[in-house]
Amino acid sequence: MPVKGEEPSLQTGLVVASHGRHLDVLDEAGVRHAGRLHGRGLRVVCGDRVLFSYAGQGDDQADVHSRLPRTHLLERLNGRGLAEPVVANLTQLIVVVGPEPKPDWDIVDRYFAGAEWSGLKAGVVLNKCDLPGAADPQLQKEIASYAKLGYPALSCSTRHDPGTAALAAQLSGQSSVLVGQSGTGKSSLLNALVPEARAITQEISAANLEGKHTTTTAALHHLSSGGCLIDSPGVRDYAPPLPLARQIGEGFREITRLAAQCRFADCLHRTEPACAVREAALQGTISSRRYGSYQRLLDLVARFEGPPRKDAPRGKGRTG
Ligand SMILES: Nc1nc2c(ncn2[C@@H]2O[C@H](COP(=O)(O)OP(=O)(O)O)[C@@H](O)[C@H]2O)c(=O)[nH]1
Ligand SMILES: [Mg+2]
Ligand SMILES: [Zn+2]
Repeated sequence: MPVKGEEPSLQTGLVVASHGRHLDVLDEAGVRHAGRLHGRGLRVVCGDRVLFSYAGQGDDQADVHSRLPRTHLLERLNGRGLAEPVVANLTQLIVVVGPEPKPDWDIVDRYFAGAEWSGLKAGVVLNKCDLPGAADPQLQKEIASYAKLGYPALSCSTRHDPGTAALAAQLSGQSSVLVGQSGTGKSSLLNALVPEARAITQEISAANLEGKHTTTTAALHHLSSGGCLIDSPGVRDYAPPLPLARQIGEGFREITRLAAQCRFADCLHRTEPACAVREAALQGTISSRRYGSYQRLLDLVARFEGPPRKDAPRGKGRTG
């Protein structure tokens, strides 16, 4: 027990799970401790590095005193339109889709746009490619469209060939998070890659083919190949904090590439004359579906009054 008035000795730890004021902290020796936040206003998420002390002698509960600076923060807009931290210190975002549940490509595009705006690597994984639905030409075309943009686009199955080797290679040495709709197999992929994780998986209800939420909080696991992998709860919807309207296009590589060819330097690629982006979408040289995702993000920005700020209420939007 620290003597009254004496500073407790602080250690560095890594938050591997957090649920409200309670969290799990890994110390530098790799030992896991249940912990709690010590200090008002302190907020940490999975992936954060923190300073902690032991609550008392013979008590290995960690009292977390402060958070160390973050290199990256994945955020989402919550139901009240506020930016909410999700996971810290990532280097890579992996969006998992499957033939079921039916992919919501807007969600995928929003994850990719958020990654572009915040300088994070991103890739997409088509899981469950053992299912016949994975061969659907439309699904294959969408996956190929991400590869064409230069994003890693992998096929996996946790049950049959080709297995998860391609994903394992993509994750090696990176700090990655698996994100996407519920039921696409994120926890199953984690289990396949980190067998000791034993994340809870569940059977998709055959009646509605809709995944139920089982993963309720993000959890971090170290990979034997180096780096770490975070499993996250599935989302019904997702939007990252939004930049200004004229910066939305920077979340879409094909729009960034074409924007210089638009007649107006401040073209929003809506109805402006001589817009190279709209023309390309009409011609089919870029994906008109992703162009639609771009327009819906612009609509979302337009709904907010005043200059959008990262910390300002944004009204009701599609949120995760
Ligand atoms: N056919 C098939 N089913 C899978 C595969 N991976 C996961 N599933 C199933 O998909 C359902 C949802 O998996 P889960 O890992 O909980 O998804 P999560 O919500 O994204 O974490 C479970 O019934 C899994 O058994 C796969 O590669 N092929
Ligand atoms: Mg899960
Ligand atoms: Zn334009």
